Amino acid sequence: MIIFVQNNAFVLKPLNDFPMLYKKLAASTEKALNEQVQLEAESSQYYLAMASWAEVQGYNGIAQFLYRHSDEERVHMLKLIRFINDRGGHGIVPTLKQPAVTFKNILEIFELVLSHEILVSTEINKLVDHCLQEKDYTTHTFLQWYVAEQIEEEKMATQILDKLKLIGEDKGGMYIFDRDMATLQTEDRR
Ligand code: OFO
Repeated sequence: MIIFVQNNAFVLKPLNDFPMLYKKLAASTEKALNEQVQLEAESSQYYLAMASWAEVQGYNGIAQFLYRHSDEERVHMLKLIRFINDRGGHGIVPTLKQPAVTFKNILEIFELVLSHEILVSTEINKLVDHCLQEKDYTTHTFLQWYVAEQIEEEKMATQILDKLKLIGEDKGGMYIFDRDMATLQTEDRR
């Protein structure tokens, strides 16, 4: 709210009646952040599709891990929407593509997870670069959480893949891997 004087009386007006005072995001930054909203939402859908497939195949531990991961991606999306709105922009809830329905095997799932997270890291880095060019240090600071998160996500996907390669065709190994994945923490280890 802003208070100002009009015809000798105090008038209360909402902040967004004064876009020149209220809007703190450049249009190009708002657009770029909304594109990231879409990517995080798609990540959530992607992991949800993987979780559902893994569950149907009987990999309940891996499914639990992927369901959690899907929820976390939704939180990443929400954080962005709230930030855009807090800075006077409008966080847009995007239309989503249908993700893949079936997967070859568990190894393929985590190869896809790693390449998807590398893609997300690339997009976050582009956003950071954009903020530096715009001298938008507030958004730059906000994005540091995502930069650190991507280091963790790539590391986790790489470690899981290393384990899967070690297990190979060993069914007993896969049984233990599936059981352990049920409790593997995916986030907020910092
Ligand atoms: Fe949002 O961290 Fe994965 O994609």
